[in-house]
Amino acid sequence: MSMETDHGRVLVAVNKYDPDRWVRIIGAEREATRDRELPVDPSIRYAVVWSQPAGSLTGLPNLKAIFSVGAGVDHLLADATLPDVPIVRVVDPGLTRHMVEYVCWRVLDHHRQGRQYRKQQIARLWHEPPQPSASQIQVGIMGLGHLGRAAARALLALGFSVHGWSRREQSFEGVTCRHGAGGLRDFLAATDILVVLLPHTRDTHGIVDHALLSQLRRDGPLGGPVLINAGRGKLQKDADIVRALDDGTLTEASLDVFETEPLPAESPLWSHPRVFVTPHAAATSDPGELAPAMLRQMAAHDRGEPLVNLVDRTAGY
Ligand code: NDP
Ligand code: OXD
Repeated sequence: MSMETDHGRVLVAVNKYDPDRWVRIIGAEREATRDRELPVDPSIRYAVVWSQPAGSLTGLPNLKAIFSVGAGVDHLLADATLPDVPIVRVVDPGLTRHMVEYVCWRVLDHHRQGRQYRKQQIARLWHEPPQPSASQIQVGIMGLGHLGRAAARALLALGFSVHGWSRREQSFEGVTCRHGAGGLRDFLAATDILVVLLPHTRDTHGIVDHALLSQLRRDGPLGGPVLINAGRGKLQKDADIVRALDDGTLTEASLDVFETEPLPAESPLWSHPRVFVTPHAAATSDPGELAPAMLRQMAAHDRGEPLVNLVDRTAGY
């Protein structure tokens, strides 16, 4: 058991991403614990959370704020008993850089026909297929938020033509922006490579289904549309993606997230020849990179300063 300090304690309810390291790093500056010792615990002022079991943040009468270990907060908001305190999410240059790397890596691999060259190498085949230029490829980013905008900037710098889709009207130099249900059809019709960087909310649940994929541009220079999802698995319908690949609606997909995670061993996505799978690793939350900013925010809040990067609970992100 740890001693209480003036600052109160930090509850670390992290069910992924190396919880002990979070406790160690936060514990070096403030008292941190993984354990609730009492059903009603007035010593806890902040909680650092990833996918906490429902109810684990109740009975904390002095809780001032919840810090999500991720940029997405669907894992937190799924708990109907979540106390009504501010929620701070991750907006961090390191995490953003990781996501930008992932998006550029996958877009470039599809654009530069990585799958075909890997096949050719196995067959010892020396053949150069036609190579469209980046400017001919229309990349459509669903979710023009912190990560979507950073990805758009990097893709523009690589020479791609970039489109964006958001909930509210946005403007972004060099990007053709559309928004809302009214802008979705035109956004999809213009897109060769669809990059999904949306949050999972009531409104976006299952949005990436066969009907949506069938609206993507079909006559682009890649011979058909490509899907890249690094947002959330519950944005997509895994079975619809398999169907879209098999019936020619999609040519290839890079998926970092899945309806069920870890991706079940029996999922056909594992062995599909035109799917590239990563295990929700596009932009991992490293406590060494993220905890110092959380600690700075806690200290600033203790001094009476406002919290930043707050979640809008009504919008769900
Ligand atoms: P932001 O909150 O900054 O941006 C979210 C974007 O999605 C905004 O542009 C928002 O529109 C748009 N959006 C939300 N709801 C809708 C809707 N119903 N229709 C159209 N657009 C909508 O989030 P981030 O960019 O920081 O992160 C995005 C997501 O990436 C996270 O929520 C998380 O799920 C995922 N993620 C995945 C990681 C991984 O490793 N795979 C790592 C980190 C994050 P508007 O601009 O109008 O508000
Ligand atoms: C996040 C994630 O939301 O890693 O940050 O998925």
